[in-house]
Amino acid sequence: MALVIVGISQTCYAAPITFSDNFNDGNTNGWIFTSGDDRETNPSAHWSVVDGRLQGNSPYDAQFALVNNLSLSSQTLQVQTEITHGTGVALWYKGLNNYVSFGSYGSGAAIYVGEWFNGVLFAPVYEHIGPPSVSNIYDWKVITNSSTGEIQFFVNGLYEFTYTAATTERYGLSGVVSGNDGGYFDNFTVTSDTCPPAPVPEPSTMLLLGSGLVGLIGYGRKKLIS
Ligand SMILES: [Ca+2]
Ligand SMILES: [Ca+2]
Repeated sequence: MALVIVGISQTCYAAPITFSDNFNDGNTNGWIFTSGDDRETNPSAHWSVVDGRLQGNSPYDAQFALVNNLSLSSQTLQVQTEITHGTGVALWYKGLNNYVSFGSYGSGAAIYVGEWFNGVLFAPVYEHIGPPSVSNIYDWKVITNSSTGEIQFFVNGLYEFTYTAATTERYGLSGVVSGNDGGYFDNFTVTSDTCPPAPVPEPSTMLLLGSGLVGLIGYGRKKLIS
């Protein structure tokens, strides 16, 4: 596994970097665990591999299992979950004051978004409009765009909504999150996507921003052609 350092400036990759884990080897190698709930004093004790799946069973909230040493910006993240009480995904995690998470409860009635940006919580809630799952098994997928901050969220292959992240630091660790006895995760994959070109600004904005941004746009186009 490669260690990728991603700066605040938009970095595009010539080749995708992918991490995957189906947990069939029975261990949690390559993962690290943190808790966003002060009541959980030993977060790693509540993550384990059971029958080829990762189980998070802390009774508390905001329990993170993150891919270690893989900081990504634009990415596609997918995981299959069986929701006992609450499961979701996390990305752009730089610490408990800076991350974006998405998830749902067992009923699938609502998808929550929880974003912390420099210690400020942004937490809109969205209705789940996909078909209900009688088994409480869901496929989560998020596609992020580090140029715009837009994150598309899919459930069971169906597009649900786009959340535009508040953070301007669109990179960090990726993984899953559980809460309230959580649930199970399997077939986790994350792929580092090539950055799309920066959006072309309005002429008035272009005048304000000057030649620096023009140079950036030119760079993006060259990357696309090559
Ligand atoms: Ca393993
Ligand atoms: Ca498995």
